[in-house]
Amino acid sequence: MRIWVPIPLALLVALLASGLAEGRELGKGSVADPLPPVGPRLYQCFQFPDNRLPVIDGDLSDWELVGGEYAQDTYGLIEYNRKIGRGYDLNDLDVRVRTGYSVSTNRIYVAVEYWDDFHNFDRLVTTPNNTNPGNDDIFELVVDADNSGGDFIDGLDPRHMSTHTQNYHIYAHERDGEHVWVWGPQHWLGEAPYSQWASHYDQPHGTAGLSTLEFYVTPFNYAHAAGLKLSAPAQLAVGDTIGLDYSVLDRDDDEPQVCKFWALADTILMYRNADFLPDFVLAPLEQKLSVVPVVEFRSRAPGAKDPRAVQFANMTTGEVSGFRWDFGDGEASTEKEPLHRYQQPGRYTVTLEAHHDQGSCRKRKLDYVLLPQ
Ligand SMILES: [Ca+2]
Ligand SMILES: [Ca+2]
Ligand SMILES: [Ca+2]
Ligand SMILES: [Ca+2]
Repeated sequence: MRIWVPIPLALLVALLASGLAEGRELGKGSVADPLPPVGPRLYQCFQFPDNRLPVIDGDLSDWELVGGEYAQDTYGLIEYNRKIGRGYDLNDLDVRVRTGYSVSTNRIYVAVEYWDDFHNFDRLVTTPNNTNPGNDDIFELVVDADNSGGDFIDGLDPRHMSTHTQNYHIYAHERDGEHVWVWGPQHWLGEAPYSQWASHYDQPHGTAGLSTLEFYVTPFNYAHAAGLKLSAPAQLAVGDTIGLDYSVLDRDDDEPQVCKFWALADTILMYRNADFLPDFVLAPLEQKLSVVPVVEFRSRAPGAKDPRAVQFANMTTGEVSGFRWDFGDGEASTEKEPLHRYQQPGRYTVTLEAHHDQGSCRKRKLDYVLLPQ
């Protein structure tokens, strides 16, 4: 959902200066000259209301309510492995990352959009017995929810790794149902209900393009290898400041050994010591969301008589001035609850857009309608 409200000029200038203008198309522009300054390493984490929690499906339309103040882009990252620093090449890698949380679910949510010139699926190793994180493009997340700080690798001693601060190596592209490698013995942290993952990129290994990654994790103040019973989940609360960093490990075809390591923190030591993590403030609920509709829909399976006619039910709540359906086959409707007849079998992504006083908001469901031959 985009909400168009007048933005004070000073704030607009600040947003543009921090490189967070929402309209920038990833991977298309030339590098800003001069570069936007790196601000203080203090960020905001968006609070999702209970009725607007994102669905973890790799589609980021449910993040449109998360504004630019909760996003960082390429210009917020610094490269350490190759000593590229802030020598950006937007045709090599261009990213936008948004973070959110929920008090009710006690989870931290992350949405990543990547432009990469070489999406690397070349995973070498994924078994728990082999701790090599592989050759994929990786999104690394480190969370210290109670801001305790401190070394969490401790000489690679498994009794201490990721206990008080967790480090997740998340594969940018899902393969064979595997999404993450937790740095430590707590493999259960990479499984439901503690985390969930989805990525979306429909091109093969080695291609250039825009991909998405969407996930949540449950942070722990103490995470034991044996599981929840011996562990202490963090309690996320409004106004708290948590330690959090992410890094984007870009591996391209000609660079099998030393990947480019782009991190939000101002030192690479954040991967092992929580003292060096940037701070994220858990933001209060945005009041403006209370007047914005919550878009939701379902469909009924077609009957035998008319097997390609799909009846849609509209469960949107709130003040709405109009709807627009996109059925994914090039057809659209402005009816509230349309009956749509598809011409061909296939999978169709359906989007419902609701117009309201301050703009519009959407719900999109990937491959929602499945019509067999
Ligand atoms: Ca989603
Ligand atoms: Ca690249
Ligand atoms: Ca901690
Ligand atoms: Ca890459």
